[in-house]
Order: sequence, then structure tokens, then C-alpha cells
Amino acid sequence: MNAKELVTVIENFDIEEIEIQRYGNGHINDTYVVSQNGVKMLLQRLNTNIFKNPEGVMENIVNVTEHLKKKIAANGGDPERETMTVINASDGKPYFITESGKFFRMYKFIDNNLSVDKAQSTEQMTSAAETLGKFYHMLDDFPAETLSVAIPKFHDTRNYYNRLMGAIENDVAGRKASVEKEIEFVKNHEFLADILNNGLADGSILLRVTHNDTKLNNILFDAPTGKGLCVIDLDTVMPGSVLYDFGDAMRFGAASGPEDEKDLDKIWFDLDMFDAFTKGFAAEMKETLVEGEIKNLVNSVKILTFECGMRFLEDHLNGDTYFKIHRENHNIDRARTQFKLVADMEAKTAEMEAIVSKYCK
Ligand code: ADP
Ligand code: GN1
Ligand code: MG
Repeated sequence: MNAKELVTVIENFDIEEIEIQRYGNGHINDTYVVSQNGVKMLLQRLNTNIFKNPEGVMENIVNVTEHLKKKIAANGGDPERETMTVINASDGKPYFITESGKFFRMYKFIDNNLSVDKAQSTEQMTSAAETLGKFYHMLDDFPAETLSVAIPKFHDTRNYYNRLMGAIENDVAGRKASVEKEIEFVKNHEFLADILNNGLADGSILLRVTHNDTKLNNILFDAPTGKGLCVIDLDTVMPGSVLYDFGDAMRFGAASGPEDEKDLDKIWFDLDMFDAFTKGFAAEMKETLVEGEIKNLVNSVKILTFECGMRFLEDHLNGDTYFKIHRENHNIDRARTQFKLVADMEAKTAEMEAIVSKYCK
């Protein structure tokens, strides 16, 4: 993205004197902080190779954040800090498309926030889970049928399994021979691919409005108090299962190290973080969850971790076309941490189940 093009984008959001910097470490979109007279805004280029209906994504986000703002105000909260605020472009639309077709949107920057990849304490983890639980409660009465599907089959684990088998077959980047061990691991865990789909199909797991991308850095904390503040990165808000969110949050937040750690001896599943998150999640959600959801909380953590590992492995085999990479073999390093975590979760299943039973009585 060249500087001239960025200036044109910013002018189309009625902003003139600016400073602009790259920001954040997401794998999908390009994020910038723009400031004018000391007021910060967050500019993002949405990845339209991945989000094929970007207008639909923005409509979802506008509707969801308007709904949340009403709820937050009614609860006596601060609607400008506890959810995102979309800034419209000069033509009144919540996005701007450049001549070459690049899709941009702008948000108010939430000041005094803390954004972390790893929780600094178990208390922070509990608070993150409570923030997510409150997000669901505020969306309880959101009309789910109005949401466009941002990415079809986004957490359809079976679909990822089948796609991966296709990628292995095609081996377009010639990398298959170097990842036989990982392929073997996936094949031995095929049984994880249908559990959530089956539960949704037979009604034992409910379809709700969910976030679907609950990495810890998608929950902002209030810097002064350290408490959970706001759920961000709303691109994938769609009908889904809370188990997608619980599992994904623990895949990332209860990992002992970064998602791309090369030294697998440093990667294990941290039961203290799992305990802390489950505590906060249950405090908010235990009356809402049905039996089939509670029964699958532990499974969901294994499944979402397995799924993410398959997605990284597929991308490695396809020659790195989906997730941003910053070094050679980045995606396979990521896949390996995920599979190491799944194996460790399997070894710790009894402890994980005991934690769920303790909080979801
Ligand atoms: P990606 O989809 O690439 O992960 P995000 O929407 O998560 O992009 O944004 C990347 C990072 O930018 C976040 O992890 C967070 O630290 C920061 N961020 C996003 N939105 C805001 C906001 N409205 N105010 C302050 N920081 C934000
Ligand atoms: C992507 O955009 P970001 O970095 O928050 C991905 C998630 C993965 C995650 C793995 C739209 O999330 O599904 O779990 O990377 N988002 C999309 O770190 O594919
Ligand atoms: Mg993000």
C-alpha cells in the first residue's frame, strides 16, 4: 500500500492533517492508526480475498455495534469505549473503496486500552471471559437472521479436514514430504471433525450469535483498571456456537507460548489459564448454556485447536495464501504448536473436565 494511496483514502474520511502508523498483529487485515490533532482513529483495509462480501460485513458490524451501544447505554456503561464506533466515509457509507478496489473502513480508536497476546494474570483471563459473556447477553435479542455470513463454513471442522486432504493430494508447493508427521497426526484425529457439526445438526448444541474469532488480542482491556473492556474484530460475527468461541479463546489464551513458537518444548496447555477463563465464562453463561454445550466445553478446546492447526497446515501446503507470514515456514511452525497443544490437552482431559464440573454445577 503506497503512501499516496493511503492519503487518498484518509481524505475520503474527511481527515486532513495526519500521522499514520501500521498497528497490531492480526493475520488477515492491514491495520493503521491515524491521528489528527491528537485524536486517534483506526483505519483498516479489509482482506477481500477472504471476506468476499465486504459490504455485508460492514452492514453486520454497523447493526451489531448499534445494538450493543443501546444495551451499553441502558446498563449505564460508556458506548464509545465498550464497543466499536464506525466512522463513515464522506459519502455517508461505512467504508471507502479505492479506484483499484481496495476496501477500507475506519473506527474510533479506543483510548487507554490494553491489548495483549498473552494474559498477564489469571484475573485478567477471568475478566476476558466475563467480557465475552456480557457480549453474548447483549446480543441475546439481536435478530440473527439479518446477519450476512461473513465466511461460509468458517468453523466447519469437517470442511477444513476435507480441504486439507485435497491440499495434501495436490501438494502445489511441493511441501508434503516434509510434513508427513503432521499429516499423520491429523488423520489420527479425524474423529474430532464431526462432533460440533453433529451437535448443531441434532439440536443438542444451539445456534447463537457468536464472535467466531476470540483470540485474546480481540478483547481489549481498560488500561487503568486492567478489567475486560470491549470485544473487537467483529468481522466474523455470525450465527455459530459459543463452543467455537470458548474453544478458540482457550486455544490461544491457555497456550503457554506464542502461536508461532518454534521450540515445542516451550508449548503446553496451561490449566491455570483454562481454570481462570472457565470460571469467568461460567459465571456469566452457566444459566444460558444447555447440557450439550456444557458437555462439549472440553472437546471444543481440542476441536478448535485441531481445526486451526489444520488451517495453518493447509495454508503451508498451498504456499501461504491465506494467513500473513513473516518468515519461511511460518505456517508450519504455527500448525506444530497447535498439534502439540491438542496432544497436551488429551493428556490433561481429566483435569480439564474437573475444572468444567467445578464451575458448571
Ligand atoms: P485483525 O482482523 O487483523 O486481527 P483487528 O480488528 O483485530 O484486526 O485489529 C488489530 C489490532 O488493532 C487489535 O488486536 C487491537 O490491538 C487494535 N484495535 C482494533 N480495533 C481497535 C479500536 N477500535 N481501538 C483501539 N485498538 C484497536
Ligand atoms: C485469524 O484476524 P485474526 O488474526 O484475528 C483468523 C482466525 C484464526 C487466527 C489464528 C478471518 O485471526 O480464524 O483463528 O487468525 N481470522 C480469519 O491466529 O480467518
Ligand atoms: Mg484481531
